[in-house]
Amino acid sequence: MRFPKTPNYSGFFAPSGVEAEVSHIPVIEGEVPADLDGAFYRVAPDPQFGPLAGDDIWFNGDGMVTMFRFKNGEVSIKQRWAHTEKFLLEKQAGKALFGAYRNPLTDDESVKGKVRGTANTNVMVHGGKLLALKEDSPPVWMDPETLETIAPIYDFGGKLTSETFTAHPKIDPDTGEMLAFGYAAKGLLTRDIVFYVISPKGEITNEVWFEIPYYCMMHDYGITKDYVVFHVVPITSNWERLENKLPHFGFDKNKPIHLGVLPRNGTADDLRWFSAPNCFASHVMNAFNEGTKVHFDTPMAEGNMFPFFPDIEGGAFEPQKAASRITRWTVDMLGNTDDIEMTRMTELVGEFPRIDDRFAGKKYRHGFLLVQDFDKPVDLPGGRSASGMMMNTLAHIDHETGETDTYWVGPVSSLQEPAFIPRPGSTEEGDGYLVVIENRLAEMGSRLLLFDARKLAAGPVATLQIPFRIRMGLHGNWAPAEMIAAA
Ligand code: V55
Ligand code: FE
Repeated sequence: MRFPKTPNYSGFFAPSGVEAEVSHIPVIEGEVPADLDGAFYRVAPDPQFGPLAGDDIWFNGDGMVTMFRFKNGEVSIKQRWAHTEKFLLEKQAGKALFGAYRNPLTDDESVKGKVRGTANTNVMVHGGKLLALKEDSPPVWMDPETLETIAPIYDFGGKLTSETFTAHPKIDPDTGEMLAFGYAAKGLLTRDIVFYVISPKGEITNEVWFEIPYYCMMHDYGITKDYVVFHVVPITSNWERLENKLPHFGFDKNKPIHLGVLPRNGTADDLRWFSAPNCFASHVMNAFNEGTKVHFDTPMAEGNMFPFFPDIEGGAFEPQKAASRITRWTVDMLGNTDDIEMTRMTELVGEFPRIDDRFAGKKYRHGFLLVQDFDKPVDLPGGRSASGMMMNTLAHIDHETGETDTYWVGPVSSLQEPAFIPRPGSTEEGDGYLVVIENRLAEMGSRLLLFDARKLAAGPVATLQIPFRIRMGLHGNWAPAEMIAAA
């Protein structure tokens, strides 16, 4: 069960397999503010075993969770795999048993009916639990201090009846509730969605079930004070694809997009659907409502952004159509049109949008994202990374002034998604830091960078050396010390 020598398993994308505990990491430059007390959790796909089919996509690796614990101006690290049901069964077997991404028809007979989730997409603390998330399965409950897995399949005390749980739940900054959803909630490929409200203590207190116009990769969504907003995007699948062993998802350039807006205290009957012509959008920067007018900000591209989920009609991948720019989608719940008004917010090409999470669902000013600056040189033997995305710039967009503030990380590095850390004691939007992992692609190493969120061009306020390569990851979040200790 060796790892294949394919691009998904080579170079900076080589599996890491590093489980680690490091008591402090060197600060190369600058200083870590002594009053930062908390942890930055993040997760990356990192396969435990070589794939059954000879190759696999990055999205299918086992979730490796990293905790960067900040205290007294020092940073320690813990890194552990999330012990999903899949991880434990394969560990016991000493080899891969689960096959291709989201295709149980490719699995070993011995694991039929088992949960296929990899917990590789997002990690966050809520209700004293560290939840490691993958959108095709229930959360994995981990200990926020030790990163030990407490429950490989966490079902909220039996209340989670959905088969799935999004990797992009939101925390309402006013109520402390977690607002989440599941898609394919009644089984693989189903059009069933469930929206969940989860109390600050972690109890499911409300759920709303509904169906979407067509099955799709509903990877993220938006919350506002009064609504939740679901975008149906043309990354679709069906049983025929799975039987033919095609990649689970494919891009259908003939389908429109749909935007479903549900009043937070409403029922499925109150859901209103809007639509627009074919395009690509996955992550959501933020959403908010002004009365019945709902705004939804997303990095939107004209065409498919994922070469590994190819055009369903066999069309070639078109890199120039994969360029995404933050675009504001606006609809009015009482308006007389079902169309979506679209306004481009910036010319920067980027993805991995973040905000000051204290302003989730609210009218906001500051947006952050990773940008591909094509004008900057790349000085690597392999050129741009295996995913085709060379995120070389960290950017701040001021929605109020339209100004941008950027930091280019140089010709031999790329960046992972930032997370916002509020400055202790502050309440003003954007007053805080961005924490980012730098991929040192040439030397196969990693650094941790800390920026003043509103002074990116000035460069990091602290640069720390991570003593091992951190694999390219997805999402993560900051948790202050009091949230970690509440476990
Ligand atoms: C994404 C990532 C996933 C996934 C589905 O858009 C969508 C990102 C890391 O896994 O399963
Ligand atoms: Fe995501």
